[in-house]
Amino acid sequence: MTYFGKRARQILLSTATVIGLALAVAGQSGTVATAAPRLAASVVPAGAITTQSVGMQMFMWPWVSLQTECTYVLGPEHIDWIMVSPPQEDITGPQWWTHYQPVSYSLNSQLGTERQFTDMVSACNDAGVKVIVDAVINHMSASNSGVGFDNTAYTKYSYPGLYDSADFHAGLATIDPNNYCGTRISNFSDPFQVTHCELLGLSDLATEKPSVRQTIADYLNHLIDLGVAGFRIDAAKHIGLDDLTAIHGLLNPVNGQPPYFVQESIGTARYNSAWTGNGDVFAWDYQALFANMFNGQANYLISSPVVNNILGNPDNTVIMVSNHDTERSDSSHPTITYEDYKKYQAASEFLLADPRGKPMLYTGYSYLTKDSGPTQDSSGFYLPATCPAGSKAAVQQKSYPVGTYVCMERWTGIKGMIQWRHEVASAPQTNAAVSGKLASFTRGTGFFAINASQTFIKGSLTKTVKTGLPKGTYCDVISGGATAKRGGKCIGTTVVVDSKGKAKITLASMTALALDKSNKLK
Ligand code: LM2
Ligand code: CA
Repeated sequence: MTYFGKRARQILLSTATVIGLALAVAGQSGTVATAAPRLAASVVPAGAITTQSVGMQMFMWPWVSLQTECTYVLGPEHIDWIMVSPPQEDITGPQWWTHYQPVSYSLNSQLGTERQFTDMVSACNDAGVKVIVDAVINHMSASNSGVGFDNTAYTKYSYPGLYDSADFHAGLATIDPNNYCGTRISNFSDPFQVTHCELLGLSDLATEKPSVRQTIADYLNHLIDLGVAGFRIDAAKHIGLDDLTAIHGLLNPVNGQPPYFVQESIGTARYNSAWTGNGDVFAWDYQALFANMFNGQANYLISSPVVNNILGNPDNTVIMVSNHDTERSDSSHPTITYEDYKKYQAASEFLLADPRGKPMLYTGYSYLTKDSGPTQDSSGFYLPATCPAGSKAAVQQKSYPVGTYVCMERWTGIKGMIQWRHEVASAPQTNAAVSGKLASFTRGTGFFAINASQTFIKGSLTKTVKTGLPKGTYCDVISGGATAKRGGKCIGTTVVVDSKGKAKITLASMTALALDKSNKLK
């Protein structure tokens, strides 16, 4: 996407905002009878999500906080899309994972009300940020019975107004070939069990039934009506490709195209490729390998056949350092989290330089135990997100008070790298080199280098490397941000590139440096 397009769009949208405001004011003065959620759906920003786009998973961000974050931070720094946590009514409880146990498709949850959700989507769209919703549609609750967050009284296999037992695999007639089991998946290599038994005991929807598919599609279409651009399909592997493809076919278009899908198909590049007819897949193996890149295998940081083989087509692959699950995984699944301090920041900056897929950054909150959800008020709603105060928010912290949001979107280096990625656009990687733990490469008008060493080697590494850039003086966007020069000087590190395109750079362990044409001083 070009910035030109984005600016032009914002001017167009401001007209829509004015109309929206006029309607809201009319509502308050009593000329509109009900105070229903705003009906005027906002316009989804134009353009597809591509390898040039930057996405961020805003894990467990309450709608009220996301609304202002879109307007004041995510939009202005040109984040293209965000992935938000599941918005539907869920079971109650202090754990974050209650959101993965739906009890109805009402949009009132601990994350906020439908009205707050709608206002958030409008604000994000108006700021040029697409909203991708985490859609939990393979199952409903595991919990046997109770009252959901929005007061829906349910029992397992019976959710008023939506589903009864005949809509679940466990409730189908025994003669029905789809009634395979009413118990948990025990063998994850049996494809029939994977789609027909219960993931962790969660009531498994009979997604082969046309009526069930339509009920799910109605929920997703409602979200599209509110201005949502697409979906992360939770547990896609457990829905199965045929059923998910049928549901995809029932959805309303977004800007004339099918809504965006990124599917949790969890497999190798080969397995995942079958799903790309519906949209994108997560590069599951890459996430673990990513941890290793910062654990000694610096050669993986540049194009290598080993990595290319597991990645699949970049145009259909979402790459990530972490997500909410891997952040909480045990040592059997290597991952990099906010607790890894500078390594997390360096890895996230590197993700934005990597041409091998569509980057999705991850930002959550600091927690005491892996089950802990955000702090709730007396009605169960999450308190507004709190970022580290003032200049502290500009960098990755060594430790966060429990419950504080990590707020990666506010880091100077991330803002700089978002600008860098948009500038280099589709330019391929050239001049790729690894020297010890220092990896560097050129992409078009940009240069990136990282010291992936975990231990200080005499404080830092100094190397003369080929940048591939024209002779000149450049301002590093990681220490200086998206606009890294001011008053003829660099805000952060200054790097001189000689007439051969070479530069002497110094990098402390787990730090990176990035130069580009927009931040050339002279
Ligand atoms: C996902 N992707 O495909 C989500 O990313 C993942 O976070 C979800 O699991 C999973 N699929 C199901 O939607 C989370 C969480 C689980 C939690 C479930 C259901 O990681 O720990 O399971 O949501 O809330 C919880 C308990 C578990 C229990 C289960 C059923 O942690 O011990 O299993 O509920 O009662 C008996
Ligand atoms: Ca299933």
